[in-house]
Amino acid sequence: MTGSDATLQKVSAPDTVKILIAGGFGVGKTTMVGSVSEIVPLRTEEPLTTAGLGIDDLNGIEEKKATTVALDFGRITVSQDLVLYLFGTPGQQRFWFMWNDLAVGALGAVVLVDVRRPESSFAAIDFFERRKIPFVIGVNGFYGEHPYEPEEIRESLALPEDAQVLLCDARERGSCRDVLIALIDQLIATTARGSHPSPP
Ligand SMILES: Nc1nc2c(ncn2[C@@H]2O[C@H](COP(=O)(O)OP(=O)(O)OP(=O)(O)O)[C@@H](O)[C@H]2O)c(=O)[nH]1
Ligand SMILES: [Mg+2]
Repeated sequence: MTGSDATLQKVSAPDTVKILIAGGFGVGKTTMVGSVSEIVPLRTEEPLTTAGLGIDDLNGIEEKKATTVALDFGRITVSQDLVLYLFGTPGQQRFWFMWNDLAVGALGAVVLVDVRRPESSFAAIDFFERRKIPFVIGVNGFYGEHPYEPEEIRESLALPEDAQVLLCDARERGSCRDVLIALIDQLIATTARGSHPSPP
């Protein structure tokens, strides 16, 4: 190898891929980005106040004190060739108008589902299906419990047979990483089949 080859190798940048972490209100999106990010994540959280009474459904997430009003941002190096930029979406319906902008250039998404209230992530699934953005489902067990098999979750969410449903814990780095790797493997397989949609 000549000196200039070595220099070229050193400066070759990894591929960067934009991934969204989406799902319903309070399903653990900010927690997931924070668990897995190797940089201090950017968060845009504001306190939940009495102004949200009757609007924000805190059933099952009574301890929740803050909510994302714009986005979360984090980064994870998957390999020396691949870095993921993670964008967590806001979960509350009044902030969904931002999802279109957040989705620009995203190659894929994790739709996080709270195992206790899977219906809260229906809208997120619909969003990615309509735009043909590939996604995997991460089922956040919250108290570390997974009472349902992935197959049962797939059926309850009316997902196609080939949809990947992965049980996870948004607080655990390794668990979140596994979900992201499953998504990347899916993106690679889809690209290899030549049926990858253009990013929006
Ligand atoms: N016990 C437990 N608590 C969790 C888990 N994931 C998130 N939480 C807690 O649940 C609350 C909601 O988590 P967030 O990460 O803020 O949820 P989010 O989806 O970003 O919420 P929004 O941005 O408001 O839609 C927080 O108090 C978290 O600490 C989990 O896996 N287990
Ligand atoms: Mg959040």
